[in-house]
This record gives sequence, C-alpha cells and structure tokens, in this order.
Amino acid sequence: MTHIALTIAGSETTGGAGAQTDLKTFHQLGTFGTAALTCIVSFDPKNDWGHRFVPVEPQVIADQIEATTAVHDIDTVKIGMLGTPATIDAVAASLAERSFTNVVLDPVLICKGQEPGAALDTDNALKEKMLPLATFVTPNHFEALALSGMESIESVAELTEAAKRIHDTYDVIVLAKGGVVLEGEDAVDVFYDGDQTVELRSPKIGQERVSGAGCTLAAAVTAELAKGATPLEAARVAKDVVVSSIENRQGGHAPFEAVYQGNYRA
Ligand code: PXL
Repeated sequence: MTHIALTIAGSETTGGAGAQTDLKTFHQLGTFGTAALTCIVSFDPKNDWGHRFVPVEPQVIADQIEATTAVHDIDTVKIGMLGTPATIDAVAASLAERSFTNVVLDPVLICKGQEPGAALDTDNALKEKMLPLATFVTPNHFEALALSGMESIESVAELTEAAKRIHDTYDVIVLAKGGVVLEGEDAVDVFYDGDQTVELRSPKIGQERVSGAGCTLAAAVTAELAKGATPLEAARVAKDVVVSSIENRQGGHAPFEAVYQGNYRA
C-alpha cells in the first residue's frame, strides 16, 4: 500500500516552491501526493520578480479538502502558505472537522508582495488558529524569532532556546532551521520534541537561500511521517533530502535558484 500525504499549500507556478515542490518531494519519497491549493503566486518578471498573490475562495479550499479526504484515508498533512486570515479560518475549520495524526506546519509568515498590514493580521491568525492544530512545526530563522518572541537568534544555543520556547508555547515538535543565516561552516537545524534536543548539521552549500528549501524540508518530514517514521527519523531524512535538493538546484532566468528533489536516493 502506498502511503498518502496531503499538502494544503499555495501554487508557485515555476515549480520552485509551494504545492509543486511538496508534490515532487512526496513522490520522490514514495508517497502518493495530493494537494489542496490555498492561493496562486505568480512572480512578476516585469517587476523585480515580486509576488503576485491571489487567494483561493475559502469555500473552494474546504471543497478540495473534503474531496481528497473522502477519496483517501489521510492521516498526515502538511500546511504551507496560507496567505490571508480568511484562508487560515477555512483551513483551520477543515482540519478541526477531521482528526489527522500528523499536522506538519511550515509557518510561512510573510510573503513579499503582501501588504504589511494584511501580513500582520495573517501572522496573528496563524499563531492563534493554526499553531494550536499543528503537531510539528518547521520555522526558519525569521519565523523562529516571530514565534519565540526572542529579540535575536545568533547562535545554535539561541536557536535551541527558540525551539524550546516554541515547543512550550504551542505544544508542538519543532525543527528550527538555522539555514545560511546563522554564522558558521554548517547549516544547522535544531530538533526539539520536549524530551530530546538534536542538532542536525550539514556543510553549507553556498551562502544564498535556494527557493523551495523550506517547503521541501516540511514536505519530506510529512512524507516520512506518513510512512510511519518517528519524528526524529523524519527530520533526519528531511535534512538529507534538502541537502540533495540544494546540491541539485536548478537555475533559470530569475535571480534565484530552485531546489530539485529528483536525484535524492535513500
Ligand atoms: O517558499 C515559500 C513559499 C511557499 N509557498 C508559495 C510560495 C513561496 C515563495 O515564493 O510562492 C506558494
């Protein structure tokens, strides 16, 4: 039996991030991927690749989740970009009606191109309505600051402190990503489940962020949990998938490169 993984995420048409990346990651890890779209992002090549953002109607989001959960037995879901308070309400209501074992939340806080006012409402709604439903959360450096309330995170020790605070506030397993932002030779992620703290390290590959790395990490955690891995095992595999996907990144005409999952082998 092939295990099923659902992503509730935005479309990023160029294939670098969002639902497209999640589905590729699910497939590469041997799960059957399904997707409910929350919004459509189209970068604007005429305007410095800014994000053109269109939310999907809340009822249409609910319909998609109804359809895919009616067809499949799904116990593991990934939540990616939501984008508006109305979208968050719709997804929170759909999640609350069902009982998923694993809800992996990539807490995408700010998307360029959104108005700051709207983004603040969205961030607050994410904290109030989505985090309480999550079982596993994957904040990047910026999101770890916002969710932990810390003023700065400049070391692995501080990233660990942030992971602990997020765990204690929201009762979730945390995989906090240092990425290229923390100084040092290694890209360090910190796993904390309330019991054990584990640093996952890999040598940095360049100094630039690669589009879709965060989506890939959370999607890989989701796929592994769907297959029955423990949270720590899932985090370790996900780190390896991200390293491979960055090593095999794909350039194009935009000023950023995108992850490619297709060469990862377990
Ligand atoms: O990488 C964050 C992200 C997630 N989801 C969608 C996106 C982006 C960034 O561009 O467009 C749909």
